[in-house]
Amino acid sequence: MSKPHILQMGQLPEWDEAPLHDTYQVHRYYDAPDKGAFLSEIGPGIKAIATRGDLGAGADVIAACPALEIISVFGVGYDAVDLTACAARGIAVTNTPDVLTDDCADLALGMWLALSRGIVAADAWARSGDWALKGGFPLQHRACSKRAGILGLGRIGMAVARRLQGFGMQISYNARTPRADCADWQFVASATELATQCDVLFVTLAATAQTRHIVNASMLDALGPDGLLVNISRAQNIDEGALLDALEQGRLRGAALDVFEGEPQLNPRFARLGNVLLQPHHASGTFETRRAMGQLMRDNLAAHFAGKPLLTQVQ
Ligand code: 8YV
Repeated sequence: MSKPHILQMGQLPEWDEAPLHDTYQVHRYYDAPDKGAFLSEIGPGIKAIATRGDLGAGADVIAACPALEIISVFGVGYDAVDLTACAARGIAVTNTPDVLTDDCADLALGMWLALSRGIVAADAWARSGDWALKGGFPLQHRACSKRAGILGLGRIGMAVARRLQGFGMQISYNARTPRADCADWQFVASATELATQCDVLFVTLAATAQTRHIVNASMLDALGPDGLLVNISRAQNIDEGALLDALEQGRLRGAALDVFEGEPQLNPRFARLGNVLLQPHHASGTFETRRAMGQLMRDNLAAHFAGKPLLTQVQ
């Protein structure tokens, strides 16, 4: 039997590449110098797309693949997949939830601790000889036993909140509805009110058209000059221009960010700031999690082509 033709949107770990190539006729979108010509040539034969959370699949790619049946996302976020186009054509979409929750939550806490305590700058202080030259590192603000706001209490938000409990944090959250299983945490119906009530705001919200720039200038002002922001969700949940203004003007104490508009290119204003901690979209970036994500992405494809129920279908 001939192998189904699949379109691969971006690079994947080597341990996923080999099994994909064994099972499918793989066409690499990201390697094609002329994307339009490439899609016109191979698009009609494509049955599945394997893509990453950060890359998704846009309307143009989906339209160029008239026989497309499934998009399997290597990532929990599927905001970059054109869901409307998929729904209109009955194209299934799968993602890789759960397997990355703990690592994403770990990184969120690591970013928060590093930002709060100036760990990156303190490392540079020790390495550079400043310690011997200038004396002790400047005092920082305490991280633990403060008020944390969780914007979006899904799987990752829950994992962040549970970890924060161990740090004696008082936890409030904003979500569509209060969660009956989170009675110890305070539900706050308005996102801006949540920002007013916390010292550090964790953004753990799935990105949709409705959440675009939900963290805007007025929310940053509600967080205030003593506030910290940690974003491990998607860049579009934050008005990045407003965030940069607030950081530059000292209207916000600091921000720890794993995601950026136009990543992997960063707005050069970030690199000039001392009150930010920057990560290269790496919340799920461990061997353990990336292996599990790849397996689940491939298992969804295999289930589809075997006519079996999909493991983690989002639509
Ligand atoms: C990406 C992510 O998939 O899970 C998500 O939604 O954004 C990440 O885990 C990662 O960029 C993979 O390359």
